[in-house]
Amino acid sequence: MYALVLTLVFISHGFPDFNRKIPNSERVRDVRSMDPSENVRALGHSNGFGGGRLNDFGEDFVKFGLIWNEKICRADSDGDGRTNGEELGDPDCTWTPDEELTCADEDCTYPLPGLSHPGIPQDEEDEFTERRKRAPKPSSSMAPSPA
Ligand SMILES: [Ca+2]
Repeated sequence: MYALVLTLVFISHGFPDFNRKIPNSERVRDVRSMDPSENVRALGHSNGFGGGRLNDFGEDFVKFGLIWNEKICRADSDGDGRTNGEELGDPDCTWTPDEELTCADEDCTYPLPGLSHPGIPQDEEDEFTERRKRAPKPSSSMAPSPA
């Protein structure tokens, strides 16, 4: 019953405490955002801001017990050939939820190079990145002129 309640909370809100149970969860770049410094807030959800439908990683996280363990670490939830552990900087599956983060708190809020989203296949991540690069930049003529 307790697991069911937790699952429902996770599905409906993207419970922020789950971020502390997944390595580097707050340092994965949100490839769907037009802002290159934006990071994902809810790795387990199709909507990176949380809430709503779970993505494949979120479904696996629930299936494997709502905690980072060998099973969720070794799984390749998005099927792109990299394990969830490899995508989140724990390739040997040694990270534990009690482990202290190795970065200063302010550094943890920025995306880290080398990490990727375990719920979005790499080819889709690359496609989002290319779309962002091709998007028109804000026009400088729209900027206010100096007084
Ligand atoms: Ca993967």
